[in-house]
Parts: sequence; structure tokens; C-alpha cells
Amino acid sequence: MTDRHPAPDLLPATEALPRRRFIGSAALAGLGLAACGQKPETAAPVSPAAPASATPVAHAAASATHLKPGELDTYYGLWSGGHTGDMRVLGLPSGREILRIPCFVPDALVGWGITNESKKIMGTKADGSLRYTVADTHHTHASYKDGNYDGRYAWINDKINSRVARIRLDYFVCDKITPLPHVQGFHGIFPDKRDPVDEKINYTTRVFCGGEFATPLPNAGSEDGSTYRSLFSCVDAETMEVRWQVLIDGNCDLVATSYDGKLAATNQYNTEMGARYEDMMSAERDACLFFHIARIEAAVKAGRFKTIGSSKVPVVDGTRQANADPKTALTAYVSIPKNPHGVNASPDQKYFICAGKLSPTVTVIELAKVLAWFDGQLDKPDAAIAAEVEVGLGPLHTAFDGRGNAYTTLFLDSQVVKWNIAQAIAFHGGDKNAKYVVDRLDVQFQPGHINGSQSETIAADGKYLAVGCKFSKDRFLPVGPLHPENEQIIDMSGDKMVLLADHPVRGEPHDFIIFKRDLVKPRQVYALDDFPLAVKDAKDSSITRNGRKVLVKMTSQAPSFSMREFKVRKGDEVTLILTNLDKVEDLTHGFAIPGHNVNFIVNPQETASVTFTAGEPGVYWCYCTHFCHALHLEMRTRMIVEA
Ligand code: K7E
Repeated sequence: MTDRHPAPDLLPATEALPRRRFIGSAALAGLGLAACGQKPETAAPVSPAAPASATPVAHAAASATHLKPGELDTYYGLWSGGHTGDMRVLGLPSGREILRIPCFVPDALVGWGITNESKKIMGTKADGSLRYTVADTHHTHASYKDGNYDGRYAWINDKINSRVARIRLDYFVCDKITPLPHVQGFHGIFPDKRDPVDEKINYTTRVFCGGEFATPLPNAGSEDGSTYRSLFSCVDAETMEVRWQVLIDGNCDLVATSYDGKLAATNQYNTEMGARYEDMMSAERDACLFFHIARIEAAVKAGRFKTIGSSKVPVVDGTRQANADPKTALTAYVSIPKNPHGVNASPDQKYFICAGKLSPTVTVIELAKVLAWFDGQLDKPDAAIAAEVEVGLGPLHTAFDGRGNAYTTLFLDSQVVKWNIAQAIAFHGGDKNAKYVVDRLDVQFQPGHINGSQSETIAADGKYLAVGCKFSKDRFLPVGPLHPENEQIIDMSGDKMVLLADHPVRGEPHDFIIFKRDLVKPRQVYALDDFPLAVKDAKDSSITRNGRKVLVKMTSQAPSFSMREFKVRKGDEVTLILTNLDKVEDLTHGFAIPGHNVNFIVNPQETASVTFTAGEPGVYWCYCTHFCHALHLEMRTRMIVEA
């Protein structure tokens, strides 16, 4: 890409600073258009024959991501699916998608949203139908122990309906969903890494959730935006109940936690509390808002909280006014230029990095100094800023290599910039010879999230970077107006970043994590006894009637269901429980009923149930939808509906 503006470190400082210091609204609109439209010729259908960047170097590098048949990836990646509402599991370095884990929205493959068990997790209305069938997942993070992932859980947000879902990482399934009271636009999420007080608790017990859209509290619908407020929420990692919330000034965007368990933080892009975008970007500085976890929990324990509306969740006061005295403050507002996006904890445990988004800067905040402010040793929270340096246009998210370098996406420049944290601090401290920008790599195009292998753990290993490019333009065969996104894999192990691969992904992933495969211990066959409704033997199959309610208990074992047929009457409320007695790994069965909107799967030793109303009299061939056996087509049973 030669048509890009020179990067700031390539410009004389005097020239670079005034022009690029901050991006005003007009400039931003212009830059956004220029950046998104920088290859206008790609609007026309393109020949797939010769991708422009397929240089010999790229060919050699790309083989690093190519696994031979039968070879396994060395890393797992957990990806948010965006507004497909799911979590995705990728293998790296290949970038192959292995699984989609349904959580917030129905999924036709597994029958998520069809079975009674999944509907109970998703939440239903009084009539038994699903409360929501849309969601928007952005951020996914996993549970920690001793600063590294422990393979127990992952969590993911639903921004639309403010719900947090938990994924069990033994079976890779969603087991709980919790709605956050009085929150709209739940965006950032991060588990704590240890307890701030109890030394023995060296693992995740809390999950912090940022509320982005301020509303009236309670939400009775006032038009005066200046009265709206946002909440920061703490969810119990085990019970998934909301433990407490903090009322704040401004909004919460994304969330980070410190390795010592003492601090959580959210970046704030709308400290103005504007309701229109011009107002949201009027201030030159916004904030990174820190939460003192131990003090907040002491305040809750001491009864210094209120509740909002019908919610019983304790809400403490984290506003600026109520927290001016550092010795008692629950919160600290560190100022960050301008509409920052992204807050990430460095693996050396010392810093949080906030990117400027509308400012070409990244800000390095020293956590020891934030704690020093809370102890009354610093005159203002901004004294915790260790560096604020220019890196390029539209900085968003930051990853780490464990060797002191940070990698920040530049949305407008369509680049990843590699910069050295210690050098940035030196430069900020007055050493104008400190060269903190180490490398830049063009990416295709407009990168949002970035993460490195093990990046947000103390075991950051600096091998692979993945970059979520929001626009793929001409990188894949044209398929009409809807383009895939481009997840690119980068080798970060050397001094220079090397682009290894493009991957088309179904929209619209945001955040993801990448970790070593031996950190999880997946189980591939369920335990029969884990299901209270299990039909443990084919001989236990039965059909029982209680008025208009009919209960059918059945088992599956290739190539047959335990009942050859079952009879119900039109209008009956039928509950069918199906246990898969097959114990063989990978031997999943499906169960579909024509005309009744029923199809779901049961994995080996799994039990699932559905409830439906028997339709018009007739014969309905229920059949196995999930290929299982040479006699798969013969694996059927008849539902006979009588008048
Ligand atoms: Cu930048 Cu939701 Cu993390 Cu999208 S957010 S990219």
C-alpha cells in the first residue's frame, strides 16, 4: 500500500504533531471514507487469478500455517461470532474453524433453542417461547489460575440484550446465561485473575462486565440524556449471579483486570455523556476508569449501597464526585485522549494500555501508581500515566509478545504497529532518541481486534498474532455484496512481523483469545448420570399419558431408536426424552419430526428433551438427521397422530 499517509514516526515531529494530534469529526469522516475506499477499483468484480501480495516470501511463510492431513493445531482460539450470537473455536496456526458453540441464539445443527434444556439456559417467556433470538457477541475470555488459563470456563457477552454466557471448556457447551439488570449495550468483559484479598484464591472467581449505553436508572424513559447513567457489573464466576454493580460517570467500553486481582478497569469514550455522536467526541480527553475491587466489596458488605427498581443487586457509588478522596475512593478516573478504545493488560503485569481511537496515541498506565493514588501517595490519578505516544491513525486493540513489545491495530491506517513499551516510556520521559516503533505491517483491511498466542497471560509466547480485519475487499472470490471478514495470521516471533495467511470468516467476529492446546482437557463422551432425565436402558422406554400431556421416553443406539412407533392424539402436549446410549466417540444421533419444527441432536451418552403439540392426524416419520451408521437412512421411528 503506497497510497497511505506516512506514519507519524516517519514525519518530522514538528510537522506530525499539529496535523495528526487529534482527529476532528470532519477529518474522521474523511479518513474513514478514504481508508475504506482506498482501492476503489475493487468495487468491480475481480479476477481471482493473481492475488497482488502472493510474493515468494508470502508463499514460504504461508507453509507455516499449512498442516498436513491428520496433523493437529497447536493452539485453540476462542472467537466471538458478533451478531451471529455464537462463540467459535478455531485451531491455530491453521485458522481452521472446528466448532461453533451456540449460546444466545438458536442453532439448527444441535437444536439449540429447540430442546427444553437449551431453552431453559437461553430464557423463555411465560408461553415457553424463547425470550430472545438475536444477540451480538464481542468479547470472549477464559478463566485463569496463576495468571494463565486453567481450562474451566470461558465467558462471552451479548451486547444487544445485556447477557453474559458461560461456556464449559470440558464439553465446549454453554451452561448458563445471566442477564445484567439495568444495563444496555453490555460490551467489555474480563474475568479476574485472582482474589484481591484472599491469597489462597489464585484463580478466577469474578467476571467484570461493562455497560456502554447510559440510560435513566430505573429506565422510565426520560429524554434528558444528562441524567442517564451506566453501570459496571461484577458476576460470580461459579453461580453466575450478579454480585454487585457500580454507578459511574461516563460509559464503559472494554474491560481489563490486573494480575494481582486488585484492579479492574474500563476505557470510557463518552465521558461527555452525550446522546449524539458530536457530543460524544467533543472532549479532547476521556478516561480509563479503575475500580478498587476490595474497597467496593467492603462497601457492599458494610451496606453502603442502594438498589435500583426491582433489582436486588447492590449498587455502590463510583461517580467522580463521591470518590474525590483517594483514601476512601472506590474508583479512579485516569484521563486518556480521545474516545479511547481497548484496554489491555501487559503480560509483565505492570501496565494497562489504552488506545486513542480518535487520537493517534496509545497510553501506558502504570498499575503500581494507580494503587499508589488509592493509597494517597499521588496527587492525581493522571500521575499514573507512564507514556502517551503516537503510533498511527485509529489505534484500537493491543496484543503482546511477552518480550516487552505491544502490537496495536490501526483501523484507519490498515496496519498493525509493533512498539516497545519500555522505549515508549523512555520517549515520553524525554529521551527523544528512544525509538519505540519497531515495525509496521499492512493488513487487509481495517483491523479491529488483535491478539497473540497466550497474549493476555503471564505465559505470552510471542509466536502467532491474529488480526480481525473488518473489511476483506478483494482478498477472496467475490460472492455478492456481503463480504466475509478477513482473519489474518501473522508470525510475530521475529523482529519483523510476517503475514502468513488470510482466512475468510463469516461475519462478524470481534475479540478472541489464543492459547496452548494442552490448557484444556475436552471430554468427548458425556456421562449418562449427568442428565437427570436420562433413559438409561432401552428397556426403560415408555409412553405415559396424564390428561392431554404425553411423555415419551426413548433411546437411540445405531441403527435404531428404541421404539418402532409411538401413538399420540391431535393436540396432545408431547414431551419426548431421548438418550443416546451409544458410547462411541463421534457417534451423534439426530431426531427430526416432520411438520412439528423439531430437530435436535444427542451426542454420545447425552440426554435431551423437546416439548411440542401433536399436529394433524397422520403418520410422521421421525428420523436420524446426524449421519451415524451404514443403516443411518433406516434409523427411523413413526409418530402416529390419532384424531
Ligand atoms: Cu473493538 Cu466490541 Cu472489542 Cu469490535 S470491539 S473490533
